[in-house]
Amino acid sequence: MSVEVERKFLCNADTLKTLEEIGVCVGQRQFQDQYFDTPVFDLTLNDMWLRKRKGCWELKCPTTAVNGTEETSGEQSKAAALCSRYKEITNLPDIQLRVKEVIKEDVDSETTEKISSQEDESWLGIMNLVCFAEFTTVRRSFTLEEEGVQIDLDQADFGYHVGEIEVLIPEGGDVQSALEKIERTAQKLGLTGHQRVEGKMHIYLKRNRPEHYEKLLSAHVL
Ligand code: V4E
Repeated sequence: MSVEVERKFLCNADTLKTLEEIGVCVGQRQFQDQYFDTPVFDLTLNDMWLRKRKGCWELKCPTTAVNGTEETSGEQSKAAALCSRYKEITNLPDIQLRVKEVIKEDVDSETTEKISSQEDESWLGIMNLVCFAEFTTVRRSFTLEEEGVQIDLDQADFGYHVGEIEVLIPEGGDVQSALEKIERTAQKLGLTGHQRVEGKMHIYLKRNRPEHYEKLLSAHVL
């Protein structure tokens, strides 16, 4: 299991020029994401994001405090506030277990065993999960080799562009060092904003799922 530490940013022409000068472009790809939740938003109200991308299931969950998360100065905590950290689970039986713990639906253990061994998608129906968001992203990826960070420029099919600087670390790994790499990269790119930048999902829900969006805002998930 890994933890993704990332900072989103708005990429203007100057940022793009700098990125093309100092980064190495490692390719462009396109993928479709489908996100799932129960009709009463049990997962996302717990800041858990279940999605299918390129035929693979992924669950992003909040991380619990681990070593190295304590920022030691005001500047560091300001930089950390611009970043998000999520645990990424990609093993399907682990995803199903985690989802089962959170949803209010009563799924007995016999059923869980059955769904863990099934390759089909009947587990979605058993857990009352429905698709609430579906969109395609074109992503250009760069690396900044001296920092060990990846920088993605995403263009979603609903007309939103966003960049992200990201570092993947093992669970329990050095979050502080990941935050420092992200901060140094942001400085090299000349990023000056001090406000968190909205992700693709934020904009998607605001435009397409206002009831869901309002619930997540009220619960301080977005
Ligand atoms: C964690 C999360 C969501 C799931 C999608 O995460 P995100 O990193 O925005 O998508 P993407 O396509 O870049 O995934 P990757 O390819 O990097 O794995 S949707 C909303 N959240 C929560 C969230 C938040 N509260 N604030 C910010 C800045 N980002 C995400």
